[in-house]
Amino acid sequence: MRLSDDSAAAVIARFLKARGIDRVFGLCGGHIMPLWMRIDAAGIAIVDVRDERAAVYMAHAYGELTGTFGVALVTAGPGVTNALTGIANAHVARAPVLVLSGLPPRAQENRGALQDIVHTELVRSITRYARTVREPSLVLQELDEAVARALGHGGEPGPAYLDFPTDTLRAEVPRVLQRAEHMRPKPAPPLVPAAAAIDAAAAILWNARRPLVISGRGARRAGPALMRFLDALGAPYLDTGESRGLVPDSHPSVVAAMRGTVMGEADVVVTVGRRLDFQLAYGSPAVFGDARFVRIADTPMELRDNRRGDVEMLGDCGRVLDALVAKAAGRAPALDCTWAQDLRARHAARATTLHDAMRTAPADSQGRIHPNRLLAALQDGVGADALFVADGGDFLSFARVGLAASTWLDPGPLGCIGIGTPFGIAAALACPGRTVVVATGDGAFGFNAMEIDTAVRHHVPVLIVVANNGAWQIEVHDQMQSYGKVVGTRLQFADHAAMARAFGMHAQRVERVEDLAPAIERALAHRPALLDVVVTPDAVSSDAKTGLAWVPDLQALAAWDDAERRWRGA
Ligand SMILES: Cc1ncc(C[n+]2csc(CCOP(=O)(O)OP(=O)(O)O)c2C)c(N)n1
Ligand SMILES: [Mg+2]
Repeated sequence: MRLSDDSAAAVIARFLKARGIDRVFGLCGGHIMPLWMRIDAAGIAIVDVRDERAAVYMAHAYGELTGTFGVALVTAGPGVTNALTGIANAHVARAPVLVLSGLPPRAQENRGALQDIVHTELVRSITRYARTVREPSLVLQELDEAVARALGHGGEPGPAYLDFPTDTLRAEVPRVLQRAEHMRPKPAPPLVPAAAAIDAAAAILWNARRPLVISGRGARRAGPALMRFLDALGAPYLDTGESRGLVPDSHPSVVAAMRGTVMGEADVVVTVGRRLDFQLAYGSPAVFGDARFVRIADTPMELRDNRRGDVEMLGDCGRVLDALVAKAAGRAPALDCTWAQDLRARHAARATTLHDAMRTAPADSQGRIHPNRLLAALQDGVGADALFVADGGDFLSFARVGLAASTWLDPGPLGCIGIGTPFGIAAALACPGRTVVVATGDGAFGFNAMEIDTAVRHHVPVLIVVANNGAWQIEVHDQMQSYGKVVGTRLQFADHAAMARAFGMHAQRVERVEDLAPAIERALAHRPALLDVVVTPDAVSSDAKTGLAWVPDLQALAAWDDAERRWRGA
């Protein structure tokens, strides 16, 4: 069948091309076939995956790393339900993703047609926009709006969803309604905070003795401005997974290893594009004491969640930070330099201790490698500029503490384990030339393990490293500690390397520490590649120790939960 150049499917494909989309992630089906074929005809690459959930994960990572939005194309019915977890993850992570799907032709709707369910109702609570487009002449207008919503123009970024009946995709869009105003890309509307707010914030910050800066998602495009701000203010700085790599470890403000201490000691806390969520103790006075808050964000959710700021600045983060530095005009901050330098020195000492301990971490009584030893070998094998995707339970925790990365992706605040391989594939496609490594637990790997097939078919140079401890180990630790019994959390020490080889991937199982470095070197030279590394289940990660898996009542971590109880009781 040849569809006309004015078919809705052709118009949608032209729109995607006009918006700079060079790649779409999807899984085919009859309901979306017209669009699938026209996307291909428009010269947009299609990465055909093995499960729609993986397509959305890939679109999510691709959008974040390319700085635009990612596109997932999934078929009607189970295509959309499979995609739901990916959409939910992008929703919580505020990642710009456009999900497109199909519906039965209009004349068959609600008559028991194949794959006929109401998708928009399913996705409504986890999308910024969810519409069915039945009228061909409205296709472009709806796409324009959906993309604006996904990018967070005038609101919060996140997933946007559109579906089209198959006959709508085949129908013609009148030329006069294919308007350039809807087709062309739009810059983000500039968000400029009020001058009075800048004045007030600069006064608070430059008079603070112990300021602390914490960044998140909203700071991602503001790395250089953030560094200028830190240089001017001299404040200690905490990273979070959302913005990891923005400020290099060598920067004197970085005090990551002193996280708990600095959170308790700061007198002013500046959040830059960061929610005060469970990872930051909800900003509770139980943990942050009497600290005042100054909040900077380009979206409302990162501006005033849980704690109101003395000053709240809704604006482009880079612009706000530069305005603050300009306002201070070289004035020396009231910073307690001894405090800041002491934190930095203690951070450096801890980091050195960890670095050394990781390289000598002993194997268990059966000779199984310590996860930290694996991570050290990986870091040494790929260098500091690698892009890391970390996934799993205990292993994610070890990786978060132990790995340095200039770009970092992880399951995010939804705790969405299983993203590893899809994120890694998308990252390697988005960042050609960079070394992309997926460091994943064996349990987490299993969710989307089939995507190794996608990596091989599309020649994606990703390295997947499975830390195989034969268990959902962080849950095992929790069960043993809280209940004294292991129930349904042990896996096998399955041979993931054999599985990868079955799909034509270079793969090796590694059981001895001395084989790690050569195996990593070989794998890097033969990407896509997988290493199945048998690690000890006996190693207890910091997340297991701090009670994250146990889910305390008031706070995410046991120590914060105790502090919150004491504070509320007082
Ligand atoms: C989709 C999903 N299912 C279950 C969980 C709960 N969970 C969190 S970590 C974890 C264990 C992960 O096991 P693995 O990847 O092997 O890492 P390990 O703890 O063994 O290092 C589980 C089941 C989750 N966060 N997300
Ligand atoms: Mg495991």
